[in-house]
Amino acid sequence: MSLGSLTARDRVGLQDFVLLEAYTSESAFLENLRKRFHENLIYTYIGTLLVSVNPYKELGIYTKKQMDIYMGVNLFELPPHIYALADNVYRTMLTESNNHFILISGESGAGKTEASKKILQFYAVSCPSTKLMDNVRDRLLLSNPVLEAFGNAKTLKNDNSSRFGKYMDIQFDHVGGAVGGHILSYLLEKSRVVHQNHGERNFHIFYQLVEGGEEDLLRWLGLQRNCQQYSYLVQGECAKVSSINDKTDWKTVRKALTVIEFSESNVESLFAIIASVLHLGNVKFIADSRGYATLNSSPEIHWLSKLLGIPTQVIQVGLTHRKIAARSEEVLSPFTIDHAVYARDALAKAIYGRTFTWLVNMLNESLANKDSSRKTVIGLLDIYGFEVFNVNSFEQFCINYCNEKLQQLFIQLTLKSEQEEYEMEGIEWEPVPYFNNKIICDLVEEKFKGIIAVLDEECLRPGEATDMTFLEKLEEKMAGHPHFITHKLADQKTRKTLERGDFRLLHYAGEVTYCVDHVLTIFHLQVMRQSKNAIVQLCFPTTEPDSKKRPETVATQFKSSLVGLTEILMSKEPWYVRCIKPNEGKQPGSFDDVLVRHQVKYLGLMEHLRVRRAGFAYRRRYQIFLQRYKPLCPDTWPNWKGTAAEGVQCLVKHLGFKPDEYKMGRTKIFIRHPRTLFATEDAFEVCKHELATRIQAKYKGY
Ligand code: AOV
Ligand code: MG
Repeated sequence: MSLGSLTARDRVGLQDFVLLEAYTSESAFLENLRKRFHENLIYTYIGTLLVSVNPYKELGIYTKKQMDIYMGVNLFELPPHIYALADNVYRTMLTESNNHFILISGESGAGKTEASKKILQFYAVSCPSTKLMDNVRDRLLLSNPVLEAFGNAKTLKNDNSSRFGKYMDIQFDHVGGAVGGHILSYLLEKSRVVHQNHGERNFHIFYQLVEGGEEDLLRWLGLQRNCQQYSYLVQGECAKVSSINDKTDWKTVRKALTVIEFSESNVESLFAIIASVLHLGNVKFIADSRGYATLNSSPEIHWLSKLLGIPTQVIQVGLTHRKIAARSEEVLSPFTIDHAVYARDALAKAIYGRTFTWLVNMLNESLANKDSSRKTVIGLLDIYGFEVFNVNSFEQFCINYCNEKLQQLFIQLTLKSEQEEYEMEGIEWEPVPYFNNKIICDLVEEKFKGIIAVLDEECLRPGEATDMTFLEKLEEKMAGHPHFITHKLADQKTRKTLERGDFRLLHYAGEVTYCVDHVLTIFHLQVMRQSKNAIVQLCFPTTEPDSKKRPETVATQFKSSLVGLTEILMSKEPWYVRCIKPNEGKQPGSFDDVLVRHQVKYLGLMEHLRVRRAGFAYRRRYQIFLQRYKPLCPDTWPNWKGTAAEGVQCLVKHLGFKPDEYKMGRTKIFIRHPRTLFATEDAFEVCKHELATRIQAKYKGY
């Protein structure tokens, strides 16, 4: 398809929003997106940023043939595609020998995980390969089904929703072969292990094991082939999902574990843990005459003892008592039934959460690049998207805060720094206004004043801190903040929908009401340290102190990990995929204008387009630009005597750049359209080739 063809343009819209004539109009933007969506063209560029609309159907555009077409082709020569972006990142990494990352964002169900898988598959096929690299490639690809089995679940928004954040580095050697990888995972939504809302499931792996596990294995684990038997699997009342085949997925995961070289004993220990969690969920407590929790010697206790290698007696006492330090000795204090259930669930979450961390470590060992020679990386960031449910708890708070942080990063890297750079370089510029969500990030994370600081204070305050005292403190500190509302602070209009135990945040992507129930959690470490299960022993080491002087809360740990992530990303060259969800019903062919308009707005796509359109797609320091392209001009080749800026001026004149195509800043040249640069790059390739031929001819016969 040619960009200039009017008939094609009318039918399928423009493949780069930068070319949109009414580029400031949101309606024109939406119209273009809709037109393309109905033609099954789900990708559109804003310069080098890729907008992707989830088609909710197979389009047949991810074949080997398509990959071949997009390999080594400039971004704008072919219709937009995730492969074009992936290829461009890869080739820029190779020519510039630097590190890159692709930030994939969008709300829950918008297509982030699928996009990240497509990129990984593209590299697996397109990179040069040797036997060693094939090995790495297989492991990189197969780490996905394993992580998804343990870290994804069906939610109301998405049948395969990521319940953890994932950042994956793919490492390349100097000729572009994939030589290793590393995964960082962020806060798994552990509460799902013990509780699922209606219409949602636990993590996939539980259903895969029960549905697909071999007869012998299930017998050994004491499991029945019936999800309905397990209370941790039935709360959402949707153990079976039409879009998911647990049996086939089980086979894929088992095969992947073998390729990734998990030993048989590790696999056994791993599934012993998964089965233990199911047995734990079925443990029932009975009240004794004083109302304290007791346990019958039920089959669950027997299986827990067998699978975890912990004596029955220890499990029974551990599940019904807490140890408290009284003077110089430790005494056992019995749990009430409520406390026992709470402690049991906390234990199940801890076991699963730590096993997930162990799993990521194992994958990293398997992906580790043993060769220490210099390598460059492409990082893929695929996190859980912004989500709003009827009841939003601590987990949603963390997920939405994480999205808020990434939006902030996007703003900083594109809208803010871009405009600041023009100013610094003395380029004439009409500022583009935008909403900066820093105010919301600060509300959550600011030292001493933010929501997390208040939460920490309450969690770590000895005595009678409760969910309600936490809320009171918040009300006291956040009063008047434009993005924070509670029952007490709400005006009459909003109060109706706000319960006493709730607070509401006005996020960049919309309003979310959080319920503070059980925000304050306790840790349960006893008992597990006695386990004979090899993985449990690693997950619950005996050297870990029971209580640090001032332990970090989960929220603070998460905040620190996001700070770490931001630092990792800031040290690399950014690329963006912005995913859009076309409708709430997971339906193919349906484009909900209101829903899409809302996403276009909060993703900052219009502002990005305005900056792109009025701005410059490419900039380079004069020295670097001159160094690379000086062979293209007889006056600058082989040596330029003047300043680098003068050299570049001479060079671009010779190349025939039109005056509105570029601007000379204080230290850099700015080029408006990528195609100008691509033309220069093509000329450079031809010139390089000619030079090489001339040199060869000259030395022939020597
Ligand atoms: P997410 O990662 O953005 O949500 P996914 O990538 O899991 O969303 O996509 C959700 C579902 O949409 C997938 O399971 C596919 O059925 C469909 N889908 C997405 N992208 C494509 C595509 N390019 N082609 C065909 N179908 C697609 V979350 O993880 O919930 O934030 O936490
Ligand atoms: Mg996902």
